[in-house]
Amino acid sequence: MTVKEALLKQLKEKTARIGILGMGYVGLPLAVVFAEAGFTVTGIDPDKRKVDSLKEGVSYIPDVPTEIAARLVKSGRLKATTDFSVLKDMDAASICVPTPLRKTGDPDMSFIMSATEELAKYVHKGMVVVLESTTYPGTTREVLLPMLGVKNSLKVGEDWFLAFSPERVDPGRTDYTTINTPKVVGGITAACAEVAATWYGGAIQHIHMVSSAEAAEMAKLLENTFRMINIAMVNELAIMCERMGVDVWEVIEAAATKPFGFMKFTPGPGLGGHCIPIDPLYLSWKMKAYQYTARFIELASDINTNMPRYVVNRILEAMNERGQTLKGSRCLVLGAAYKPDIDDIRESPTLDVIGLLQKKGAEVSYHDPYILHLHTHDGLEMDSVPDVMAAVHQADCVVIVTNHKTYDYQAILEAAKFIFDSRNALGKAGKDNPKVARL
Ligand code: SAJ
Repeated sequence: MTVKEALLKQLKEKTARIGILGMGYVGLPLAVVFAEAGFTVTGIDPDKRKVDSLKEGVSYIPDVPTEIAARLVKSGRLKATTDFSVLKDMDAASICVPTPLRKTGDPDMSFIMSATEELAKYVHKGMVVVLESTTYPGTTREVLLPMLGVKNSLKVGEDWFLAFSPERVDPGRTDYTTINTPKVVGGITAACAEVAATWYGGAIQHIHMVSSAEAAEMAKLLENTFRMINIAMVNELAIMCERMGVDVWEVIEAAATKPFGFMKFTPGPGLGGHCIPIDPLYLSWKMKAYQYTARFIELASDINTNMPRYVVNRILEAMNERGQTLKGSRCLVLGAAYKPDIDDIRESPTLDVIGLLQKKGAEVSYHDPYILHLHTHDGLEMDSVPDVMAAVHQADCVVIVTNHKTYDYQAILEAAKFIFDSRNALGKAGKDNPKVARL
């Protein structure tokens, strides 16, 4: 029996021991899916708080109910440790670590590098490794292969197996989760893809194999670049419509009646989150090595990045038309999270809007039911106002930045002196209303 045949047997029989490096919003749900499928899974994370919580059977990820974590930990199917040396006993390892941007706008590969450096100490014959972190095409072959295989004199596709399978976790989503979201898998070799697909296929409902790790890496970047560019396009449409005195929201609703060949996106005060504004820049960065400028990505990034400034200038103009100055006015910003009904503030445009309003001399406060404290880009600490309706009454200007469902928009409209609605949260009630200006 070859090394590959022996590993395939373990994976099919679910006797293969699984290690997940990085137990965040991707790694923990993935570990649970493998454990529920019958594998014994060990989560490995340098954050002792996460590990201690899991050892107690307590989940810290909203998408993973504690009762499920507790049951799997109790049964011995799910373990957790900060000790990377357990990898020497693992047959399969998945790397689910962050891939943010540096301040310079270049990829921050430090998390992938440190996880790979640890894994390189323990990778062995008969092991399969899958990278899940969103990254530039070529990472698996150019970074992981030399660090894990070449350095350890292991022949990839024979002694060990290496693949890329992009994470597609949308935190808070319940219709598509890790188990039923189709999973793309691409290997360094065909044998690598076969082994990785057999592993993942034993737990995830639909596997879509591609011919290489690079194809899988690029597929993920297409998915999120598609969103980033289309959001930028409707943001620019909002700017153009405003110049012409056309209601962009009416235009988008009308276009969205087309049952084919159109996908609705809506304009907003900027692009937040740890995926959409960031992933495409991994691609444009990589293309520089091919002397190619990814103009769509760069243009879209410029437009999205400029939206907070555009919103604040629109507020300035609207206040001016009302005979008020923004300087010295009390501005209440509603919604700090980067998108509605979640508690994640990463890259949120609210932080830019608050900073820009403050720079114009406004007295800014904010409210967010999910985010009770924040610090601005200028390092200011702020607490969410305790009583949102009292704050609405007192404000000279209410700025709707994130349209959480929990807000009573009718009551806000009645109580406010003036509202800038950057999300069409007020709907038709905000159209042609003298108290309301819209994106
Ligand atoms: N946004 C707009 N207009 C839109 C859509 C989004 O301004 O029409 C803004 C949001 O307010 C937010 C940012 O863009 O600030 C990103 O929003 P998002 O809906 O793309 O949400 P994310 O960042 O959580 O994206 C995730 C991604 N999931 C993965 O990468 C696995 C993305 O691929 C999903 O399509 C998206 O969730 C989703 O559909 O919810």
